[in-house]
Amino acid sequence: MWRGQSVAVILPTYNEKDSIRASAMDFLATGADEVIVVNNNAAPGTSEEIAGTGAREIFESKQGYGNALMCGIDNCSADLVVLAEPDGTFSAGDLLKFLAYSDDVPVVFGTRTAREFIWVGANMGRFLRWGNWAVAKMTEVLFGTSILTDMGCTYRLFRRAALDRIRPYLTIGGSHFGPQLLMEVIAHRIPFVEIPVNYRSRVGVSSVTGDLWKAWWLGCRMISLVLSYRFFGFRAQRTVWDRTDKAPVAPALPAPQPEVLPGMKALGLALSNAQTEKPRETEELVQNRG
Ligand SMILES: Nc1nc2c(ncn2[C@@H]2O[C@H](COP(=O)(O)OP(=O)(O)OP(=O)(O)O)[C@@H](O)[C@H]2O)c(=O)[nH]1
Ligand SMILES: [Mg+2]
Repeated sequence: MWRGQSVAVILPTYNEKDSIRASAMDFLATGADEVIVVNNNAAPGTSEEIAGTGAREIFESKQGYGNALMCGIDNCSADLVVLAEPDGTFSAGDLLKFLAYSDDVPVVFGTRTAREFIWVGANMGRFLRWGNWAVAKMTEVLFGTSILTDMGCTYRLFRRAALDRIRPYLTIGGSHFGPQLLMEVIAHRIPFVEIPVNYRSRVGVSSVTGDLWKAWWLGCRMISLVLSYRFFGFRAQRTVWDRTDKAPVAPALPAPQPEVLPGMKALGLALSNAQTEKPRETEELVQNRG
């Protein structure tokens, strides 16, 4: 739970047999109420790895990252929905950062292009890093959005209202479902922020951006998607997000507790006495002068 709101993490899985178990358990241990694993004709043995973790496994036979995620979204009723990958590249610890920002905006995107967050061995060489950055910047300029630095990060958080708003427009079953999610958020003018996330090396074999040509092709499709949203008038067909609609309102934080540590209490008393006491030195000085 995050401030009274239920949290679900959706993990699509295709070729992550060796990392799915740790990933599901990490997210559950970090504050997710529910982890939904969408088995997308995954490698044999994946279900056995998921069993006993506490995650819920569901099945989507239509192949593709987008189909898997749409199935997960349609089978999830949480207030805060987090999308991630269970291939060991993302860290469950970053979930807390997403949750913290969800108090302020309905959508939080991750970015993998902050240099300090890219781990040794991560698949984020110059081509992928600057390619993702360039397409993100192009999008930022074309649509006048807040800062965007990564087009392809699949670690994201959506408040329920934002997800319900864009879900009818999500149609892409393959890998560029991720950029379509981003474009629909922009087309609906839903406020968002992008935050850096840790990006580590993958466990197992990559089936998309590990191959340079596949990554290049994905990049070209991303660019054509962005241009089609900009120039084919999709934006005009979308209902603009009402910025006064800030629901759900998070409950107020508990009042700060003054008696945390006895030492701190003593220090607090000494400070408040010092403020109320007359400054003795000053009195003495006045008397001496008088
Ligand atoms: N390739 C592929 N991925 C799928 C499919 N269905 C779901 N996925 C998920 O899509 C995500 C992306 O696939 P990856 O192979 O990790 O590709 P990538 O993230 O671009 O590349 P890495 O840098 O190696 O992680 C993974 O979480 C997969 O489980 C599918 O049919 N094909
Ligand atoms: Mg991956």
